Amino acid sequence: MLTERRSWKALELHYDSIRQQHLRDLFSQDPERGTRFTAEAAGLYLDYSKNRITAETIGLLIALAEECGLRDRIEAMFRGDHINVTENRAVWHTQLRAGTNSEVEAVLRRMEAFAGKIRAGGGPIRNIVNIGIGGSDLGPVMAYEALKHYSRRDLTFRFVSNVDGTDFAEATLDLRPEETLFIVASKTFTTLETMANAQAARNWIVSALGERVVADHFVAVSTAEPEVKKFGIDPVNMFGFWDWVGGRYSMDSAIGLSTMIAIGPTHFREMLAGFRAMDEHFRTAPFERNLPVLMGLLTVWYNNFFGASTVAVLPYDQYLKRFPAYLQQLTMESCGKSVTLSGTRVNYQTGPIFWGEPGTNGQHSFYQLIHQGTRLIPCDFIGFCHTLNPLGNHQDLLMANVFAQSQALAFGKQAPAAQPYREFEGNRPSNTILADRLTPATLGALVALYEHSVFTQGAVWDINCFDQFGVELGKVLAKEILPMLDPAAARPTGDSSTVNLIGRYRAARAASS
Ligand code: G6Q
Repeated sequence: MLTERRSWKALELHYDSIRQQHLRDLFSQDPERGTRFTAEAAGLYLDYSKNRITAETIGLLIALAEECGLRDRIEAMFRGDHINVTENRAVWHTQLRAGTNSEVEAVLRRMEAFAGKIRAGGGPIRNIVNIGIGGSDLGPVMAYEALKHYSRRDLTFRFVSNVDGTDFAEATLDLRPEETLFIVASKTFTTLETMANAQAARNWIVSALGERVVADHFVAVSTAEPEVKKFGIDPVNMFGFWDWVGGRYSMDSAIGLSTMIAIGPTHFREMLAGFRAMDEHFRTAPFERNLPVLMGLLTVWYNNFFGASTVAVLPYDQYLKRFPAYLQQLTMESCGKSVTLSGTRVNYQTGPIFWGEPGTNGQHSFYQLIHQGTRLIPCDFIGFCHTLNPLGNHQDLLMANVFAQSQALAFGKQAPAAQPYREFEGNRPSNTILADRLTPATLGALVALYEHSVFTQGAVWDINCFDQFGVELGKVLAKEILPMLDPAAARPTGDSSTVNLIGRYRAARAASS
């Protein structure tokens, strides 16, 4: 068990010696600290000096990673071993961008031809609606928003995920069916929400244009050809991927078709190159200079030794507004586990809660709690030296706030004794990730950074970061409950709370029908 490991015990002892030390003192003892605790790769500069660590901490955390076999696990992932043991699958998203896999390349070429045709114009399609959910939505929508600057402004992109009819209705409200292409993105092609929305899209097209043209308005992205056929989409209009691509690790597979149509094949390839650069770094750089390893180990440090239960991700770039939501799935679906790879229950905390909003907006809402609340919340600040939209001195204003926030959190400010409410105790840790500008390559590197940070955490916690059985039960129960919602059905069964709620819902529906 993890907590029995030598390096874990050494970290426990070390924690006792460091928990009282203030970042103010750590900085004054070591004037080089702000340059010493930094690392750089794939266009991302990481300053992790404002963490509650010393060189000894890093040494011990790396010893922990070694003892947990991180090195071998990285190799196993890149080799394509079936490290997703519960589903007996490889975890091979790195192949999507390695540039060496002929099947991946063949799909990319087909995507390029398709995206090229739409982008060339001449045809009727002006609107692209991606229908998918979870991993088949969050990546595409995040990437579209993040790379909007590079996108075709004469094309309209929409993303429908929720089974709430409002999502479909609002997304299509102002679109003309004859100009609209639906990308039905679903690895399994059986997901309830996606199938319901795809059916709604089919009806929407058919009622406006007739059955005959359906094929011109639908493409599928999936691993499940028979299901795609069953739905009525010709496999020639299907872009495939493989069972070794997990949903939340799929934005750079054919699931990224909407991204490619938006930003074009060249930018899409640049994004893949950014992913690849971070992959190579993760695989080859010594752990003490390895960005994902360092960030993953720091997450473990706060989660398991300081008892921090969340991590705030704070991008100072409006284009990254959906990045925290994307990361929530990546981190929490991956690390929200409580049994080890060998099936025993853990006796330590696993994945923390990831959350966040773009700066500076968050500063005017929840930062108060980070600065003066009772909880320790490690923060990841993400900033860029150049903006994509120069406007007066806005970029300096924005970045002055990034630097000011991490400084305020780390060093705090003493208040007069009579005004304790003005006290900033400081000693609140953060990472700062600084990049030149938000390009497709930077985005690829940033996503891969967090993917591999998650991998590092999972290796330490000895959990399977690649399954998601925790989402199953709710799906099963929803299927059972659905027929009970019919006012004409027999009295619902189950626990008294659920039966009562269903009863009220049925009564309200019956009264209005
Ligand atoms: C991601 C999860 C999950 C999945 C969705 C959609 O890792 O597996 O979020 O992406 O449930 O699944 P389909 O792509 O099969 O519709």
